[in-house]
Amino acid sequence: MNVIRRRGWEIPESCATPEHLFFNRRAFLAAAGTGIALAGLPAGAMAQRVADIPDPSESLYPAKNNPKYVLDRDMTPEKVNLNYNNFYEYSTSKSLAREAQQLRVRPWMVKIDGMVEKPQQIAIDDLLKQMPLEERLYRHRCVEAWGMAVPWSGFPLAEFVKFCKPLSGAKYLKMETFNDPKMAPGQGSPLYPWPYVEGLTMAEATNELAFLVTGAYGKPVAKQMGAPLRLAVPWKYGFKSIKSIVRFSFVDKQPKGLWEAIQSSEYGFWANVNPQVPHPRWSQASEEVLGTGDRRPTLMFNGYGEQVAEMYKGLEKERLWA
Ligand SMILES: Nc1nc2c(c(=O)[nH]1)N[C@H]1C(S)=C(S)[C@@H](COP(=O)(O)O)O[C@H]1N2
Ligand SMILES: [Mo]
Repeated sequence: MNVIRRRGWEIPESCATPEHLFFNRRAFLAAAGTGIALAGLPAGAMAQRVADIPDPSESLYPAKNNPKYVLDRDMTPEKVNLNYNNFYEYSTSKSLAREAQQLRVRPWMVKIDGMVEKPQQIAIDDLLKQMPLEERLYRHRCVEAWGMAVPWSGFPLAEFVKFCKPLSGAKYLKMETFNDPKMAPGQGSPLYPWPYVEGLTMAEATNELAFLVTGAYGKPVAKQMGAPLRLAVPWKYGFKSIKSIVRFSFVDKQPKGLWEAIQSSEYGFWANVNPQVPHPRWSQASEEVLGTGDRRPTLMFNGYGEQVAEMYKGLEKERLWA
């Protein structure tokens, strides 16, 4: 074949190679540099070496703290947060930190489709270059009546929505987690309708509080917390804050989340925190403060009413609280 090509040394490799290929090559070189004879390794061991190389976004953290989001409580210690997680792709137990290390966070492509000016795919590191990173201290309230306080880093979901250029007919933002049972053994279970899906109205997605998380505790977000891209919507029960997102679709029909699909009588679309509305099987009046053994009263909208209550005026007929 006679194609005119620039020679490799005329341009930096990072410009010449699409990011996902570039990354794999660098990962290979990094692994090779450790002195391990990769050619002789089984594929699993090779994948392990690649998984061990440093996260390329490490230098972006810690991000500058946004002083607007101050909390009434201590941050949950990182160690506690790293060892008590919900991530059904890895386990139905909370001790899944070790299993979750199988998650490969690069290359990581994010797909944007549905009702947008132009569907596109973007690599997470290219996206990070275009988004304004900041740190925010947020409460997190799981529907199971435990709570945390987390120093997240990331960018407002509203900024990302702007970047996606949705069409005026878009009413909801649907989000999806990866689906790969080889990387996440829990996804081999037929009991769950994988992939994990969640959704927000456009008003919720562009509310100032809705945040896309890429970091936590001053570094790239840990795999068990939903690396490399997860949602934080702190006025809603934790299951709305979908982890390890690979796809954002702008749609006109209300998306059905994984939990709603399994048990709609207990887990709905809105899932706003309300201490006065019990879960069908337990009270939501108070919550365990993770890592302390204490309980404290749960707050309406998890303490974020000032920012979000307005959005639900006129929707009183909806099942807003579960
Ligand atoms: N993909 C995916 N996202 C998920 C979950 C999950 O199992 N899979 N669990 C949800 C629930 S119930 C909670 S409470 C939070 C837990 O986040 P954490 O482990 O960082 O505390 O993630 C949410 N996002
Ligand atoms: Mo949860």
